Amino acid sequence: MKHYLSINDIDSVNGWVEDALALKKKPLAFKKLGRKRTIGLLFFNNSLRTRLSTQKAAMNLGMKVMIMNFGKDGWALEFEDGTIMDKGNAEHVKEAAQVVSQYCDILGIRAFASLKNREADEAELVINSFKKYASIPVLNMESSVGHPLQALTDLITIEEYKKSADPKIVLSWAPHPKALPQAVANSFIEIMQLKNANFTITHPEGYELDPKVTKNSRIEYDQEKALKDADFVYVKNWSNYKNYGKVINQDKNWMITEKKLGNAKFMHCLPVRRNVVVEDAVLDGNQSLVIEQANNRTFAAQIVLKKMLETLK
Ligand code: AN0
Ligand code: CP
Repeated sequence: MKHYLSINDIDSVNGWVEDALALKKKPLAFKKLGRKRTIGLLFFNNSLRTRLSTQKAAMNLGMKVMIMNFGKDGWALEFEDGTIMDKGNAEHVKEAAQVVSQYCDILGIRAFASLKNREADEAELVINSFKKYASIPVLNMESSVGHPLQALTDLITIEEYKKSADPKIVLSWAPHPKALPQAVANSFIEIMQLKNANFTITHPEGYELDPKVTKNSRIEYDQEKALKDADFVYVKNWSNYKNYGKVINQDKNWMITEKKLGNAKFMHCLPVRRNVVVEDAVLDGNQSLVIEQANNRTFAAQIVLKKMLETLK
């Protein structure tokens, strides 16, 4: 049974990127592969791209799709073992996961970090509980610590648009009024490491991510220096990791402008706040790849689902 929970589940990064780009040319090439299969997508948080692109990918592979939003529709689930369930939560994941496994062949889960308790978030209780109690493979649609569908998309987009063999890629932190997870940045860093890319991370001092993720990736606190001669600038806010989940810096000087971007391509996973994270001129200009990234979400999901389907009995 093949799960897709993190970048570590990619067994051949170059192969997957190549296959995804081939699927982009012929999206219906494997339209019969999933014709007897159903995917269930469970959302504990909002989504536009992940929901629709994963659905689209599944449909391109001939699958049926069932979607539930737990925010409003589902019973509030309990994830702790051995709890006396006399509070708000109506149903335990033990039952829910087994029940859903009977209706579906693959299960996608989106469950963001709480950003309240670092240890709890790093334990990945929601997605790991589904993995533990479901009898079908689980697809990570952004968990507490990773967003591996996004990172695969981002690499596909870079490979598509690069003009040299080893482009300079920079991940830049940007300000944001709300506390956001570290998941997107984490997975992007991991896939850059997997590719052994020419890669630099820039953020204000104190905004270091988990050292278990950044490892020996280059960190440059001076944004201007980091951005010099960049080919791709990937921008993302994350809330503080050390002072866990806090917004301790909203320095507008970190916003990405046309001037800072130079000749580089601009990348962001979306949704993005205009004129907070990045100025209008960049998003509306022809160096922005954000819409193409969102398009590539379909083909990243499609290659992942294809790999998962191929291992089903
Ligand atoms: C989420 C995040 O930063 O993880 C989802 C991004 C794909 N973004 C927001 O909550 C705005
Ligand atoms: N990039 C991304 O995952 O977008 P959604 O949150 O809209 O799914």
